[in-house]
Amino acid sequence: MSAIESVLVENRVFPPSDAATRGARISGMAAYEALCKEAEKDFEGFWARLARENLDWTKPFTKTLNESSAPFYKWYEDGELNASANCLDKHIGTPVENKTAIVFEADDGSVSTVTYKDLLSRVARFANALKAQGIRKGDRVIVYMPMTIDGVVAMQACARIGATHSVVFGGFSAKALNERIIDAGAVSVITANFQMRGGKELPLKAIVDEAIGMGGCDTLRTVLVYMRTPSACNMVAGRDKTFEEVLKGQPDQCEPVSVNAEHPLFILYTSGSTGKPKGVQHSTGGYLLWASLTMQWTFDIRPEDVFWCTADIGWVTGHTYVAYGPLAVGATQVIFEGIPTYPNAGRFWQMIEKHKVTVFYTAPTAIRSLIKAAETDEKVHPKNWNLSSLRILGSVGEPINPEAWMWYHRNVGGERCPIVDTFWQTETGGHMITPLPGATPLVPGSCTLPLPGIIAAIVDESGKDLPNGSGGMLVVKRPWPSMIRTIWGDPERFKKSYFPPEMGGRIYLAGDGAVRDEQRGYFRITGRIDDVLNVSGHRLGTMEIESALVSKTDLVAEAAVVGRPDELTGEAICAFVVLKRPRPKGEEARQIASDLRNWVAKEIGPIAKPKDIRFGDNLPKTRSGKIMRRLLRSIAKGEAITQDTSTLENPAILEQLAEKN
Ligand code: 6R9
Repeated sequence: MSAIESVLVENRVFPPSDAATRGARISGMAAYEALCKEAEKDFEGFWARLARENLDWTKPFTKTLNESSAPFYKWYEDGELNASANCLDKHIGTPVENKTAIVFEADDGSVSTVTYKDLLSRVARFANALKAQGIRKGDRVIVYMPMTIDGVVAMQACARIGATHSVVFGGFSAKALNERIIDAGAVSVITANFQMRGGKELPLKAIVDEAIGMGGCDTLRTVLVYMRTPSACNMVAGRDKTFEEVLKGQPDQCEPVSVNAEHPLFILYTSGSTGKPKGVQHSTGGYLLWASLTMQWTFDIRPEDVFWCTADIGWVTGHTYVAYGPLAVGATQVIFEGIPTYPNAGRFWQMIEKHKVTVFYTAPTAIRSLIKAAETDEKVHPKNWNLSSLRILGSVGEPINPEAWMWYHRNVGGERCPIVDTFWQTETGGHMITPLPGATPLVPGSCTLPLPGIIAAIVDESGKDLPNGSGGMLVVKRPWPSMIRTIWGDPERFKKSYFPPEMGGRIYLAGDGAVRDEQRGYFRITGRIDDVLNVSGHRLGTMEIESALVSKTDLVAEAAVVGRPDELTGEAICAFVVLKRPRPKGEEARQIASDLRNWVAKEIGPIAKPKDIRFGDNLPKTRSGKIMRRLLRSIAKGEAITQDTSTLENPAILEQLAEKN
């Protein structure tokens, strides 16, 4: 049975236990419904109340929502605040100031901690260093850092001075980094000499050098380098400086710069359905409100909790639920530098025991790989560790199949911890559709119901509501505070991508397919409906990979990329390639496929490497020259072709493409 099929027949229900409901921020379904009603009755009043209660404003807002230039919605537009002050300064003079903010576990297992007070000093010193480098409010700064306390410090320091950060995941290539520096018009790159992953020292600074060497980075003035390891790296005189150099003599106090609520806190690039990644721009006020609120609603965070979100700061999950959310609510959080399988696949369980983690948030792909590891090696099964500290489990990034859900529930959560399957996107800024641990009856594989104030629906192509039970497109009908504001430098693309005119131009189109069950109206996400793949919870555009392949101009004539279901990674990348030379076979084909895989890794990053590459004399096209992707998807899956191929110009090609190298 496929993952989707097994989801559709799912009928197990897990109501919240008394323990989970007791004292919960939103306790019981009646409390959830009351919040939904409040939002329904007075939409703006609801969002105004929450923003006043949860954020410290340097200048209070008087307007809540401005829809006059929709879909460019504005929230709290005449209010001012600072994000870093709302994560750090806010706790000074309260019992939180001496509480541990971050427990950092390095790749090699060594642990260091920092209190809220000390974290504020570190952020302030770094903010002063940025100012001394001439970085000002409104400037864009690229953060290309490993998972460390310093990565969070860099983001918070940018926020403190009003600079807009754009974090690039440390696994992205020089080319990808070069494109992001140029698109953002960044004045500085904050990086490290190396990063440690799985016992290996991997270069970061060398990749920054390569990226800048590719040209076009005209706005860039400085590169600031954190020495993560004792190894030396190349330093360009005048341009590159170590953290030590720039921090020298900087005071540990720095007045946070008050910015408008709509001021761009960050830009984060994500894949879309064209070749060029989109710079998703987020606001300060609305975004931070949602980071704080969802920590309370979805994770029911309490003063004694130890929160651990395993996401890298290079992804949106690492922004909202590492760099901002946990700090905004004064929680203690764990940050982990390494990988879940080093030194063995018991690392996560060992760390939960060691740090007494109470709320654990990870991705289905990690769970699936750890299930596989535990099934082949008893020694890394979670039962070998004491996981009784856990209270709530979370899942994010892709649909979680009921089998993995049940395993997570039983073996990690001891059948006692609710699982919050949180559906959201880079564009939404934070959780959208998710169970509440003290309220929602859980159904494995379902992200259940939208958060209060989130008006989600399933519609057809014209924007018409579909009844429960029929699959369609997931949309959000009303704006919400943490929504994407625009695509950096490309407002037209923002409108076109997310607010289709056929639906009236004001409804947010998520790009996912979904269906609601007949009984409860629960949402189940069925996957992307555009040309975006989800591989191990990472978003990749098929066009992006195609452009990478055809950019090898001496070899590749044409390429088409599709996804196929994969047990471990959710989806796997399958590329169909036409070469500028006769179709290769056997050893030659395997060699070229391997070269092309490495080429894609170099162009985008190792996460974009196609798992499967097939060669053909041509691609299946309609008479009008359109590539028939539906057919390619069937071939990739190894299915018999049942589709109508009468419009296909060259049917013989199908057999060729079905052949494995
Ligand atoms: C937060 C994040 C967004 C895409 C999204 C959807 C998929 C995320 C999910 C889920 C089913 C969940 N997705 N969470 N699908 N259930 N709980 O992952 O952001 O990297 O932008 O990806 O991920 O397809 O559209 P991002």
